[in-house]
Amino acid sequence: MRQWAAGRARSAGIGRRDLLRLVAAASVSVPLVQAAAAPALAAGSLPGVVKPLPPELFTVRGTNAETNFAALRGTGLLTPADRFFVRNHTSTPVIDEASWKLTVWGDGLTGGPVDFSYAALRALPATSRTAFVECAGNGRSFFASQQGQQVSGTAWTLGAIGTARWRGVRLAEVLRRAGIGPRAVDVLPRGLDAEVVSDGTNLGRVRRPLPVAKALDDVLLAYEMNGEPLPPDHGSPVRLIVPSWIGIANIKWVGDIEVSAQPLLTPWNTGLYRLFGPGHPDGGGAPLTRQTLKSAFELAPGAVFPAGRRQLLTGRSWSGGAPVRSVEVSTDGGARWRPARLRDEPRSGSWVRWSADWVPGAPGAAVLLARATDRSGRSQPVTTAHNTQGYLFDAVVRHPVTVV
Ligand SMILES: Nc1nc2c(c(=O)[nH]1)N[C@H]1C(S)=C(S)[C@@H](COP(=O)(O)O)O[C@H]1N2
Ligand SMILES: [Mo]
Repeated sequence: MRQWAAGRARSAGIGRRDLLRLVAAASVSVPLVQAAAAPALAAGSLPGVVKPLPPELFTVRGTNAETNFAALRGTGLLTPADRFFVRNHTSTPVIDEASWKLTVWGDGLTGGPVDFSYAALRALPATSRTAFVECAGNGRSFFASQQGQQVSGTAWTLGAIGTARWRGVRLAEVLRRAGIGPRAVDVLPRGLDAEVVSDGTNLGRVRRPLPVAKALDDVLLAYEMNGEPLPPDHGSPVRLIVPSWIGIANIKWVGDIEVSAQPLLTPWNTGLYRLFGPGHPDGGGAPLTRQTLKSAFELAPGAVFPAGRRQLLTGRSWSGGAPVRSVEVSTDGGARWRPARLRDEPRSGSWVRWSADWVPGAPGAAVLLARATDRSGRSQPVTTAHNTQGYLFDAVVRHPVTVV
């Protein structure tokens, strides 16, 4: 924003006045967006989402579908596509890969625009990697339910995350072939889904600048998910995978990439996806990059257990900062903690499955907690500092259950 004020950054596809208005609006807390009162919809589907959304697998929230964590119990490290959460600003476009192309353009290239067909991308050297995609607002509803604080946005619990094996071509490879030059500073991938209109302002197509340092590091242009072509809802034919970074960096249905010699500003790195509010810099913090640290039980809220019978509690923990080092579980509301058994080799950009035994005691209400520590030494805190848009909730979540 300082560079912009000094005329050294450029707003990409939106007027300066609209951007300033978005930033000002972000500083104010407004109530959570509850799932819109649904017009009579066929159960288990959503008009803007192609795949079925059976209620045992998903909770629909506005234009989005949250994975029910209980539905991950018994699945492997990778989240099957049929239960991977969907976050759409508008709706899923269905794109024919034969007529699709990717255009790389901008003043950060040494020459003119370069097009890549789907077949041309497929012919480049392929790379695979396991990575989670997690919405920056995952866990947002706990600002209200655990901390009594107002935040705006979709009221996710913990299921706005999934982990998949992605296969594609390195973005660095494509940028190199397109002729990225030494003046390039920002790379701006843009989706082919509809323009986003918010409070009467047309924000344009979904797009968020990525600094060249990350773009040239471990970012993929992915065309496969778990060994299959990308499904429509997850970005077919090609999406970005930006390991460890917040979900919005992982642009789906990418159609073009601008390579810029100036820093770029769009709604998604100015009014959105920055931390606003008391305790954060005036006018908002730096654009968010890495995800934070979280843990979830593979259990429905309010699950019922018989007293005195041994249970195997299972869950997952993850961090965008470093591989998970350890996980502790409490079955008495946080009075006592014991280590959970890790079921996966912790890796950066992925999650670990864990388990712990529990023999429920006297009938009544109980609260289960799980707390992860990553290899950078960070542990999940008791509370998360408030921000108006409810991003990066990392506090330990209280999971209510009933013993009968
Ligand atoms: N083109 C486009 N890309 C997008 C989005 C979108 O609405 N349009 N949503 C983003 C957000 S906010 C998230 S959290 C992830 C969700 O990816 P998924 O729907 O495959 O789970 O996609 C990101 N990429
Ligand atoms: Mo997101």
